[in-house]
Amino acid sequence: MIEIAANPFDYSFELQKTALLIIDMQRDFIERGGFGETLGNDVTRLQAIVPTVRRVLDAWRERGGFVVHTREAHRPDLSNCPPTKRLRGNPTLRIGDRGPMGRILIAGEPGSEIVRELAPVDGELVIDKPGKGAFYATALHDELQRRGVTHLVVMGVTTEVCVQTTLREANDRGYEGLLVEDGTESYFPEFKAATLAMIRAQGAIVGWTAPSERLIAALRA
Ligand code: TIU
Repeated sequence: MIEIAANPFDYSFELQKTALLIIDMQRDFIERGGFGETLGNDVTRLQAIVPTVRRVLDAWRERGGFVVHTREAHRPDLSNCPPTKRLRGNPTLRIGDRGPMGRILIAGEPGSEIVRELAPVDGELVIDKPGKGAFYATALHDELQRRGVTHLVVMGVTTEVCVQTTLREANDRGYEGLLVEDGTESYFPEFKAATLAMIRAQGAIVGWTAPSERLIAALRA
């Protein structure tokens, strides 16, 4: 059993029953010219967490822990992208449009790839998801159940959109979730802070949060 001092109280997990879940660390959100930037955001805020996510990933891999990566990526024919999602707002490029990294948020395009530093390796699961939550319209729950996973350690982007939605979906399905505080980021610092507070409020109503250094120290102890 691995135990770390977390917020709002200690978090314990068995490595064999825990997945490291890395949400949407893909070029479309983190590099210039992708979906994040078409929405008017400064992507450098998200780039800044890549080394931290990598440090946790390295420590997790050293222990032989199971890793799941997600990508927000739709089918090329857009059949799993609701028109409401495509047409909302006033981005410079919409989902499915061609940009400098290929078609925006489409599976198989360069922009949908996970950034090089965090690229999946053999044995790690990669889930393409059409929604914000990683459980919606994917095989994630079945894959976790099949492996006996009960706990999820979560990182990725963006904190209040796909990360928070996934943590809430996980909570409703009975998983114990821990969000790595410096392994997640938002285009809006105030939304990140509010999300961390919401997750751990009311006695971990959604889950726990903890800084990466505590998790890494516990993994290497
Ligand atoms: N726009 C934004 O903050 N996020 C997304 O659209 N998707 C994810 O969070 N992955």
